Amino acid sequence: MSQLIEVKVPDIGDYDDVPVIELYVKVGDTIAVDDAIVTLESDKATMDVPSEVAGVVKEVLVEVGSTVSEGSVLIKVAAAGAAAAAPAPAASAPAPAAAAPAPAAAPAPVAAAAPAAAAAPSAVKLGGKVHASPSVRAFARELGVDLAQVKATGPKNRITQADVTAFVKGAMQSGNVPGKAAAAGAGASLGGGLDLLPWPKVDFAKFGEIEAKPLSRIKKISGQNLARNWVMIPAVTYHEDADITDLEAFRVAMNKENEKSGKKLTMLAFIIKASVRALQEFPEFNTSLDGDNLVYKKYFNIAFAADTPNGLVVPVIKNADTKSVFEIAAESGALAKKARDGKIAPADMSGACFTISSLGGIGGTYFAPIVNAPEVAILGVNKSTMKPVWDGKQFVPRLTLPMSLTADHRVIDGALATRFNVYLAQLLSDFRRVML
Ligand code: CAO
Repeated sequence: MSQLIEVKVPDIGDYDDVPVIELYVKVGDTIAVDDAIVTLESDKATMDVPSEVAGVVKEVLVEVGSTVSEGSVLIKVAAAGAAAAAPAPAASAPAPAAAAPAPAAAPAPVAAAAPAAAAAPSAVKLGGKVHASPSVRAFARELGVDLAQVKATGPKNRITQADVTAFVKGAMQSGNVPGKAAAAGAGASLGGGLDLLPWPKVDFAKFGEIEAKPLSRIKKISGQNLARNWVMIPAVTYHEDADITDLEAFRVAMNKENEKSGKKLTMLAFIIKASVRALQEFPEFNTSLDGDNLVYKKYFNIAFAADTPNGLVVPVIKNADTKSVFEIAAESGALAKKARDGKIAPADMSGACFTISSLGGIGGTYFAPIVNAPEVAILGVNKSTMKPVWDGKQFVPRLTLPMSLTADHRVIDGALATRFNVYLAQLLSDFRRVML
């Protein structure tokens, strides 16, 4: 005999009243474990909520536009068989790919990943007491307006589109315009602000065959964060080479030693660990600007950019200072997989202090990552290569890791950034220094 099981919203971080933007099931549908039930959209991410049980949907308690929080019941399912009475952990019974509705593949966005900036929170605050419909939130996001600053005139203190427009008008008159609104303002001329031409409009089809494809949701959201960070942060990128000859030899030896156990050390994990040590040595890098205050964080949460089929996602290794390199390698691998499978949750991407963007598995020499606001610095690394290095008597082959550190100049001067880079390179060239 089947019993009704409630499928609830899981832990979605510090968010309440998150709008349902897609609903994939109706009463009578048969669903499998891991089938997406709804897509939720916070200011940072869209997230699919999968079912923990298989069975037949008996009740649907939400609709598109409903707002939900952790613990809200989405549907009630007549579980298929006794086994379903104990909800299976999602990972234990992955749904066949075909069972996942297309939007389920869209992993939560990054936030501005590095050049990419990653997890930059968007201008719209969801966690606070802001009430607005998804379309108004989208409108505000488009203009770079922080809804928390907008005066609500709608029923039950809801912010309307007119409220957002009035806010932008007021800001324009005072010259204090949100970046996006200024840039998108059809060439709005602001006292001391940007005076931009409208975006060029070209009939591309006049010149040859074309095909227009909509941007993915992740690209749209991360693009807005990137644009804001690019425009608002006076950032400078500093390059340094780290000699990782010995570290790579150690990594390879350790991986050989642990071959049977399946444990694997990655260069990214070593870089995360070394970065934590460098953040401890240079606390200005573990800060965020908050008005006239600089907020120093005493915790060390390190984000890393993960390339996914739908765009860049930036998961966070929480309290990386308390974790071993093996643990960091395992956790970053699991988070990257979750991101690529479209299962990353906003909670997996929040609270970052510093971001690492590793293109080392692909190639490149150097690049200039975009700071992931409200962080103040981001480290990019490319593929390590053997280079001839002069040791005073002769050229010797050394495995060299190209590093690119972008830092917010309002907080970090060039001298400090270069000291950070030199220190980080020293740590990576002799990893014993991490323990000192
Ligand atoms: N130099 C040389 N080789 C490197 C390297 C480096 N700096 N970093 C990784 N590699 C090697 C790895 O050792 C691995 O080889 P093996 O399989 O032989 O061990 C191979 O490259 C593939 O590594 P990977 O990139 O899959 O794994 P990772 O742990 O290094 O990185 C992750 C994980 C999630 C960071 C990575 O997969 C990824 O998505 N990178 C892209 C990030 C990105 O897009 N940044 C740009 C953002 S701005 O637009």
